[in-house]
Amino acid sequence: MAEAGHEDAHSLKRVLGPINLVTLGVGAIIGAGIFVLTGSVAATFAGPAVILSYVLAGVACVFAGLCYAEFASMIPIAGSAYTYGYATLGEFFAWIIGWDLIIEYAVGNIYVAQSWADYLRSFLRGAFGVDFPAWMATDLQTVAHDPALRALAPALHTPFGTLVVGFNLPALLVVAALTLVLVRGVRESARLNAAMVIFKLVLVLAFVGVGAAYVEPAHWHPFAPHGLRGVWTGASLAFFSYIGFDAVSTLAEETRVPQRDLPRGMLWSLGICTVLYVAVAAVMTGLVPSELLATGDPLSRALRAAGLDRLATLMSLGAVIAVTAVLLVFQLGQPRILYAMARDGLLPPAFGRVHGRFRTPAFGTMLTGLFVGLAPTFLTQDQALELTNIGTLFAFLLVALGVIALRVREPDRARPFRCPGYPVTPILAAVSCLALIAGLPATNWWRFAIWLAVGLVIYLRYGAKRSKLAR
Ligand code: ALA
Repeated sequence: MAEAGHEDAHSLKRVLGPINLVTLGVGAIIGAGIFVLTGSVAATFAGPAVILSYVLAGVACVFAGLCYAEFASMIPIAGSAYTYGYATLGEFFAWIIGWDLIIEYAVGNIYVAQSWADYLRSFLRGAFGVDFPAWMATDLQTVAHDPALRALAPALHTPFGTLVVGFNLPALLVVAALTLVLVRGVRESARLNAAMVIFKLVLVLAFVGVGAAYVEPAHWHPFAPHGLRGVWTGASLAFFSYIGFDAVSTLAEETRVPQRDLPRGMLWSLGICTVLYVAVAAVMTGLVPSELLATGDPLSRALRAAGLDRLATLMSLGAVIAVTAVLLVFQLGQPRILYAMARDGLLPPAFGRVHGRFRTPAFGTMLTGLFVGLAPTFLTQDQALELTNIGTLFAFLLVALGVIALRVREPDRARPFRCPGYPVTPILAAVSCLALIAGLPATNWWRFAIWLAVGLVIYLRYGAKRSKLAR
């Protein structure tokens, strides 16, 4: 396995401190989940008890976060859970985790990029009365299945039949722009992110602070219209909103004191976001009857219901900015996981090369950009969301089991951060991941199984033969 890089021309630059990490963590966490998903979870599944869904998902993430933190302090290497799997469960499991993390980072960003596009369109419509043609601002399946959109979209006549054209231009453009920023360097991107995070926090606090004065407690009744099942499914979906605290661990090799600061960065950002989410969910459902929240801009909708139109418009613009920060951190994390996998010989060397001038993993960064930008041609937003949750929960499950495995196998190894409450905490982490997986609609499971199967084939044909271990 690759050693934690000493500083030379081929290693990543160690420039990040604890504040950078908390900002990057919050930047990764608060995004499409709280701005978009909260509304549909409240409207469709949980009602005002979406507050409980967020508490449950947050608690599960804290358990998982404590496990992540133990590993991140012991093995401060760029690949996140992939690296922990490599160090504890061996190459094969590491490959599965790494392959699975592509779902969390890149597929997760497919949902986020499309949410970004929706908010941009809503802002452009609201502020300037302009819009993209719908067939070039949504995914291909939606265009193909909606007769009205299909009639407007161009068609390609090929010898194999007529192909309808549909793609998401705003999503493609934002991902392309961020890819350029990220190829240039991580310090610049950390600064850009910090500015966006401050803006985002102000926005969320404004929503809670101003909105709280207009809350009608009557809207909180009935509290859980679909009972425990609704709260549970709600938690399984709301889980997406917390994804990102673990992305901090991919920056291990760009952090000055990773053993100390990675656990801090992860747990602080997770704690801050849990409190904010519960507050947002409570205020949102207190402003408006939950069933009215099934829209692309639930926070703005709730503010409008209270007569706060100007704040509502500002909220839409803010969402665009907030979601950009999430896109940035995931586009940043994915190539660093690929980088770690390539160094171990599990992926082609191009992913492990560092750009001569910018010292960033440029190839992986660009490929990730291409994948996420073009994804709406093969996945819908909901498919991306459900797949991301299953894939990420599976990775968290393996991390929790990995903590137990390593404590049993190497009890005396130095652990700068020890997961408190062992063995109960990792067991609770594993159980809560399984419970959240069980709460997800089962329809997406086969997609996840196919993804894992494709990964297995690639491993057997490439990694198993060419990895450093194999050689
Ligand atoms: N937690 C991130 C978001 O909600 C993925 O956008």
